[in-house]
Amino acid sequence: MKLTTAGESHGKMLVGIIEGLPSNLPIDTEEIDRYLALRQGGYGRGGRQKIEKDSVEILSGVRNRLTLGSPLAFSVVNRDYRNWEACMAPEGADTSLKRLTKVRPGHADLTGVIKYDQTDARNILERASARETAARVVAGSIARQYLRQLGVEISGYVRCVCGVEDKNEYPFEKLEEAKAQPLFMLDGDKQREAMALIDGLKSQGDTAGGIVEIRIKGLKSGFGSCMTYSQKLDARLAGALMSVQAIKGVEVGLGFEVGRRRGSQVHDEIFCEGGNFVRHTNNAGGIEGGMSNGQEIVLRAAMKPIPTLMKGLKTVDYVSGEPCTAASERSDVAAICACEVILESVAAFALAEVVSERLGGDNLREVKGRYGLLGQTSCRT
Ligand code: EPS
Repeated sequence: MKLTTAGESHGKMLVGIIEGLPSNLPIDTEEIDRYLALRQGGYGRGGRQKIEKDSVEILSGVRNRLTLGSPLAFSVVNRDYRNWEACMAPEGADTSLKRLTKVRPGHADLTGVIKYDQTDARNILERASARETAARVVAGSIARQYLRQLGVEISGYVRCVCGVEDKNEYPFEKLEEAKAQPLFMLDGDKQREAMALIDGLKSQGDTAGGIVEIRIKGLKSGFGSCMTYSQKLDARLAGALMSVQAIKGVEVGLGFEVGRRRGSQVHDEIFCEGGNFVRHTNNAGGIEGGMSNGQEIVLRAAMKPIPTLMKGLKTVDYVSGEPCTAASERSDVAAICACEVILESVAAFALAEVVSERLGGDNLREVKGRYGLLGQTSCRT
């Protein structure tokens, strides 16, 4: 399975092509739109989301709600394009409009203009923008529908917003409740505290990041590899999470805590109970030796604060070389809920890639048949 995305933040639309889906997979576009809407929401989002109302259009690869096995192409239109056409049109655009030379610290602006030999950071930020993630949410929602056919579910929630942290552990079934909350947090007191913090940051022209937890339930053991480094499941999932704009750190299971504890406090002991191998802890986060071990997969990722600050950070004008205040017109204060939806989506797509590499399958019946044949070996006593 492979995904290619294209599209600028204020261009006409985002598009994507997914190759490698089996035929006869039911596609629910209403569900895709629900995830797109979730990605747009959350406390702390800025003015852009009042303009957009994201919705997917499937362009190819699906007939009467079933995949054909051919490349699935889709689009998500940028409604804001009508306000940007004069500046962004592929032909006849006035490139003196919306020029950005006061490069923003933390954004792709400065390194991008140097690398791509530009004098206007507009030519960089349009693609570096997290707007692109709408396409990845579409692909991730389709991957989620594929995985659900195998009994695999993905969920998550926000654990921390700019230092306000929920340290509780929650069962998988509880996680979906987070999506009904303004900051996707499960601890009401922490959420109120985080909302007040966002209000304060907004009035100060500042921004917030946070930490998200993603969980995957129902995957059989043995996906990934202990033989080939590039096929390790933790590497594949961590790579997918790190590919999301603004992610600066990823943990699997206990994550960085493993470096603080001794071995007997880290490794999940194995028991034989009722004929099955069981573990009573899941510090490994469901992955041992680069392979799924049948337990829930637990991932965490840290998002840095949005780099467009209304109060502006100190920078240098790329063209004049003069010191100045970084550019800002409008900005999200926090986009941690969007980040949560995006991380679920990219984890779903990366896992679907791993699963389809192992199972192959030109049609859904083959895929399900092959998955069904994978047994969990039982212990003797
Ligand atoms: C973004 C800046 C903002 C965000 C945008 C990402 O857009 P604008 O410059 O149009 O106000 O809202 O994200 C989205 C549009 C989105 O849909 O997620 C940036 O600079 O990365």
